[in-house]
Amino acid sequence: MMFRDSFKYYKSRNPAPDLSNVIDLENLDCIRVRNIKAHITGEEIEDNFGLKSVEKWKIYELLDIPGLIFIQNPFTPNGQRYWITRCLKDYSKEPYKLNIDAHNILNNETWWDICFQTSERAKTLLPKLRWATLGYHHNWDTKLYSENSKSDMPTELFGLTSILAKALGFSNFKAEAAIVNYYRMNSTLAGHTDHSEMNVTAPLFSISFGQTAIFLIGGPRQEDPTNAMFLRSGDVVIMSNSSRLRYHGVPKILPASKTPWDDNREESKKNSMYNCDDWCKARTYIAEARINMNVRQVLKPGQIVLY
Ligand SMILES: O=C(O)CCC(=O)C(=O)O
Repeated sequence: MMFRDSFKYYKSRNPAPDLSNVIDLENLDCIRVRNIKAHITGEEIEDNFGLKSVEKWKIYELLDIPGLIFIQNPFTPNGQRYWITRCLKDYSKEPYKLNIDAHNILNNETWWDICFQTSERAKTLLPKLRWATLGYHHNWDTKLYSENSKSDMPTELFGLTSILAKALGFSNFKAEAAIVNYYRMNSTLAGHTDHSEMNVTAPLFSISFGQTAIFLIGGPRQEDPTNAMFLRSGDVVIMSNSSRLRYHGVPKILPASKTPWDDNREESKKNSMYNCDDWCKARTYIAEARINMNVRQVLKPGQIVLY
């Protein structure tokens, strides 16, 4: 099926789609993959960014989609809670840009502060957050980045993607822009290619948390055949080399059958990377939501500014 038809098929509620052709990296029997060994060792994950020890990572390249690399949830449960909380509490406020800025509804308050109280306003505002842009802000209208529209890149997100990149041998990768996508159970993301970056040879890192997505990936053209795959909490997809400019999108969010963010809770209280009250709030959100951090390099190697 071409992209548009596949999107419609998986989005449909009635009739519900048959999911038996969705690529499931938890069930390797029917997929052609190449195993990849990480280029780093456990000791190199100095400050561990919520990652499991690298010896435990399962990394695959999909042979039918060359350059598409998949790391099956390399995060500890504590790490999942840390990143979910960061996305909801810290990446959803200044200096980052949000879709809801344009609606002028925040009046110097933050989305997080308003949404986790019991109020009518909280109920209506909570589902309205759809994206945040960090680093160079993606301009959705012009599809261009600009030196006049950028914030710092959060150091922990820069660090996380540097480690992931290094593990895969992309040692020069520099996170310069990110989009955090917030999905409710009925949200979708229309098909698109990511071609705004000056540097489309650098890989793109896509890190998902919370409920499960059906992720579609086609070819460079709308008409090309499309594959569907499950993305679960913690999964990392890297679009590198010839897969970097393929059409992709999210037609459906499904309830997750496992909730790794709830695992080992008692143990982690001792050595927590997040505030437990914050996590209590974030946990209620993620029970009915998915978050995706989509991280890109914008500049070419050696380039210091845009234009
Ligand atoms: O949510 C996802 O998995 C994909 C997000 C995406 O394609 C984007 O931000 O460009």
